[in-house]
Amino acid sequence: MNSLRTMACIAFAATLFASPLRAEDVKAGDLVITQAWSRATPGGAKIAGGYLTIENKGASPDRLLKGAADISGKIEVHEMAMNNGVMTMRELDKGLAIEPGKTVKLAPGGYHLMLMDLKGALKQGDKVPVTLEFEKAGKVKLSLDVQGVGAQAPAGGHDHSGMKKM
Ligand SMILES: [Cu+2]
Repeated sequence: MNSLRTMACIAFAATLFASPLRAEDVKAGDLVITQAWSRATPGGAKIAGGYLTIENKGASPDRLLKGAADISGKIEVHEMAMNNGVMTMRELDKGLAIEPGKTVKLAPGGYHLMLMDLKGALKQGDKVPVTLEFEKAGKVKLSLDVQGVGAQAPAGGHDHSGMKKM
């Protein structure tokens, strides 16, 4: 029994170090932001997605409203969802709520940041500085780690979907 438990511990510990490209954690008030990343853009692309995980350790809700970056005109908060079998996305004009005690993940196929009017291509390995704006936590600076074109996760993920996602 003991050795089984030891094995489980080792396996768990290994997952903690499995992402060499892991972004730094960013703390802003009650919020902790981790795993901020994006994807390389094909030539001429005018938009790019941004993904991150936001944890609210406080007692009151906050909202991710929008963002800004030197490389893009503006950053919107989008939601992607299936509507009658069609993948659509829309801007969350009131922002994305982050309830107290909850963790919200922005990821391909769901909520995401949309970098609009890109002025240049995102290249794998780049770190793109962005400023996010929260209702309560205010402006938060962080950088998106740019992964490969087809990446579905911050690092080591694999694409298991033929769907084109932003
Ligand atoms: Cu979008």
